[in-house]
Amino acid sequence: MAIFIWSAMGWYPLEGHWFPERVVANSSIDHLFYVILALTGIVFIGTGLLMFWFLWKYDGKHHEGPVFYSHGSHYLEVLWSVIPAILLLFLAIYQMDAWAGARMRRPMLENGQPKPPIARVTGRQFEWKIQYPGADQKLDTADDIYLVNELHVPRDEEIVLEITAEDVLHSFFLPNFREKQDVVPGMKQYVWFKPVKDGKFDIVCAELCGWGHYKMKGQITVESRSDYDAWLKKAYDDQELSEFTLAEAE
Ligand SMILES: [Cu+2]
Repeated sequence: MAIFIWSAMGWYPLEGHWFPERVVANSSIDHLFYVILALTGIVFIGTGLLMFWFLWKYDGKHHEGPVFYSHGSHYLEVLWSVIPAILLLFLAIYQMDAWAGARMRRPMLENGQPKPPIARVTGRQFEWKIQYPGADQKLDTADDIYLVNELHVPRDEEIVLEITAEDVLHSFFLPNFREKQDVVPGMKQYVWFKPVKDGKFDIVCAELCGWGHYKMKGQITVESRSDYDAWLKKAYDDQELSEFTLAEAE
């Protein structure tokens, strides 16, 4: 039992095997997972052991007395109602900080305004459309940059994303960032996180959204601010170039 709880808390020897690598500093979701896993794990193993003990104790060889039927116990009913109630109350209070961090404490600018999104991510069958605001920092203007399944963000900064859907329900899921949010057509939502590690990570859809759900996969790249700026500028220039070539071809 002790080994199970030990492992469930994410310590040796199973450390790092429960979750994909975490690239944000905030570990509150991981802790919540471990606490719930330990609680449910203890109940799972406890009831399993108890069941096997009863099987052994009351089999024909060990038990010769008459079979005794019990007809409910007021004491037990109260006990197994109160214990789960206390556990649920504990979880309700314990998760408040994780919830507030993920849903209520949106990063703010120095002037007290909410930080604008670095990009808009729109789920549609079966890809993630990415829209960057361009130099004017405003979405839906002429200098916007459009990409598909390719999101870049600078490291060590609070990143805000605007997320939505175009056709059906999707779920924007960044496993390494511990972010997951259903996206709904016609509904604008924001997610935020602060990546602390460079690399390329998955963007997946976690809501069965049609026959091509399995291939609805993008990539998020975390890089230094200078690499990010250079990449964004190149994406803009490439787009200008392709529009120019298109116009010429006509
Ligand atoms: Cu989807």
